[in-house]
Amino acid sequence: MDSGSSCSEEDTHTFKIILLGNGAVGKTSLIRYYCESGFAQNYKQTIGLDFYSKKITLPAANAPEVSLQIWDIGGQQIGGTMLNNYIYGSDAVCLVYDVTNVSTFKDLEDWKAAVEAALAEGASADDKPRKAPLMYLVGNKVDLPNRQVSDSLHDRIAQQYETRTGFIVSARSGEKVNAIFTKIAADLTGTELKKNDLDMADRVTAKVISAPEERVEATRAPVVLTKNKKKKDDCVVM
Ligand SMILES: Nc1nc2c(ncn2[C@@H]2O[C@H](COP(=O)(O)OP(=O)(O)O)[C@@H](O)[C@H]2O)c(=O)[nH]1
Ligand SMILES: [Mg+2]
Repeated sequence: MDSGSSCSEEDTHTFKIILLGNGAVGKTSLIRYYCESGFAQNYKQTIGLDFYSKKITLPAANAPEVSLQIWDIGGQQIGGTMLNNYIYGSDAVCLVYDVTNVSTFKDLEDWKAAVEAALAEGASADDKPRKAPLMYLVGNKVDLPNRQVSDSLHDRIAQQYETRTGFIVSARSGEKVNAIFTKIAADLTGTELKKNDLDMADRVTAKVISAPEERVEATRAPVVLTKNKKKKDDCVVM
């Protein structure tokens, strides 16, 4: 699959982030909220694997500009070869569940096992095994009233799974959505952020450099499109 983006400067490091979890927990909604700054009630189900790329500059002195390539797994099943390859090639994995649906939380055990199996398989077939991705636990839909997974249960499982915690979010209200991706970018680049920086994560400078819809156009007609839309300026898709 092509990288989908062409406008990153050579010194912009690209990190791959993959969101895993049961269907309907809100993976696509989180990615789209972050990359398009908005929540839409209905999305077509993702077919295959797809990704958005977004360039950000962290709110810290001398922070490098980084490009985040955020992968949406769509309907991929645990253990699929294509999914395993992306897990092995990723820099960060978010295990996403729905805080109002405890079974999506319990099923993360299977997703975590799938990640471990994919990493072991990938490393055994690789001459130069890659570093394991950073893992994050993300509880979505905190805007809803019927919450079933508490903060303390979330924290306990994060500790048990050895994932980084603290992310209880809502793709509908946008609560903490920017903060997750900002924190991941900071962890991946070794950039220290203050709590206040994360609270202010909405102000992180960012631009989307590639989105799935645009790539569909591009495969039909291999031309370079220069977008001029608000929030997507300087977007070049090949
Ligand atoms: N109330 C609420 N609904 C959400 C939230 N995130 C996603 N949804 C809804 O949950 C459903 C599944 O979302 P989707 O992003 O397609 O889930 P995916 O299958 O994990 O990609 C859709 O109807 C979304 O509108 C959220 O934070 N709050
Ligand atoms: Mg989806």
